[in-house]
Amino acid sequence: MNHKESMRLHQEALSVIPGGVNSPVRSFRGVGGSYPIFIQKAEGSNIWDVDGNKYLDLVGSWGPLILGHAHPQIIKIIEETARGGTSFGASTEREIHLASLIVDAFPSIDMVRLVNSGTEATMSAIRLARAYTKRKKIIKFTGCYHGHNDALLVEAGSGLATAGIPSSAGVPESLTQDTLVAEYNHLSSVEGLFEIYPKEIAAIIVEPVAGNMGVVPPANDFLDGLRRIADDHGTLLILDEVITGFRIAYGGAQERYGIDADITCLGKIIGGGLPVGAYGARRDIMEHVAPLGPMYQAGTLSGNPLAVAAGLETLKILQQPGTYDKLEELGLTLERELLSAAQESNTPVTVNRVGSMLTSFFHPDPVSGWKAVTGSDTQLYARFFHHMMERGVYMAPSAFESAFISLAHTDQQLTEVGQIAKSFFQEIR
Ligand code: KE4
Repeated sequence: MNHKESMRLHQEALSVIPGGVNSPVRSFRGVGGSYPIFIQKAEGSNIWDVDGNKYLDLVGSWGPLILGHAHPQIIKIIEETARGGTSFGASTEREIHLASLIVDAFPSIDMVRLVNSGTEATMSAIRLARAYTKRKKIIKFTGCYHGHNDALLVEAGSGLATAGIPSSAGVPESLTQDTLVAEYNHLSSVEGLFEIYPKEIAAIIVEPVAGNMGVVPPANDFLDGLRRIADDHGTLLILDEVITGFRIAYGGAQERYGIDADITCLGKIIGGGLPVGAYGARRDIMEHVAPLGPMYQAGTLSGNPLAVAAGLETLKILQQPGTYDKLEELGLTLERELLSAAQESNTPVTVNRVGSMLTSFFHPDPVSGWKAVTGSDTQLYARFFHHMMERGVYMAPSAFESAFISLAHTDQQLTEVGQIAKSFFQEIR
């Protein structure tokens, strides 16, 4: 494939944007790429780069585009709304409707506050949990990502009891000293922290289905165990459903696994492809949020008319009967095609899938947590990524991300992905 224009634009971008990208994962460095492709346009399940190459898109802007790109109804509502103004910094009726749809979809939510990104949602949720419980410590999990909040950019400390170590320059220990790190799918690592800090932990924050170490589903007892532990200790359970909300079920992981969060974080899909985030909880928790209560949080473009209109329209379309059955079928098709291609060529591949989000790990055994993820062959994944991209399939440019399937994808397209993957598996035998 010719990528001349992408390469040229990348050089230009490098002179004015750090790494030439506005978010690191887009750089293709995670798959050993020296430049990323620049996108010209997208429609349905396809994207085109600036050199005119067409790809089947399995990234979907990292989750928001569950309807596919440029869905006619979404474009129409954005155009119509924009004609009436794009932002007022004041309340509009549609914000009530979107908040109400979210409340209806999540029984654990009585009230919701709209923000502009998943990072803002989780940052606010942590602050709210601390305000509500009057405690300081929080627990997160290795391999889970919740946006770039200082307090959550941490790696596990050397011992179980030690506070998280900042995983980014510019994050002082003072901001991570109250962040404890546990192991995903290992309840004992959480119980151990409560033995050491029985009355100090404000919240446990977790991706109910991990999507940021590649897809890692919760073990059977994991979410119920976190719910029990939180209840036993007066700690709030924050479910970061920025990816899973309206993705793996209309009511997210809470519907799919029958679990209730104390605070839910949302993003991506609820903005229909425009900047959005949200956090919601029971009334007695949300009443702590300004201007009602003492916990401050604000945002110039929070609840802005375009994102709210696009989000509302997206959720209305997702309410149509059969939507999640179709997403499940499409996800199963891709999983089966990848696995059969790998099995035919004896390539050790594990596919972790929940609904229409999935990751192929080059690993011979089940991948149920961070240790196994880091044991997968990420170099081989990088080669797989480039093989697929050269043949018109755009996968996540990182082994630690999820592929996302939309309602615009077809069984035929996903079957063809399996055929192209087979050519790679045969090549590396
Ligand atoms: P944003 O601030 O990027 O809108 O959301 C942060 C966030 C919070 N919680 C979860 C579970 C998330 O997955 C994310 C962001 N997801 C990544 C991709 N896995 C965004 C892609 C990027 O960083 O460019």
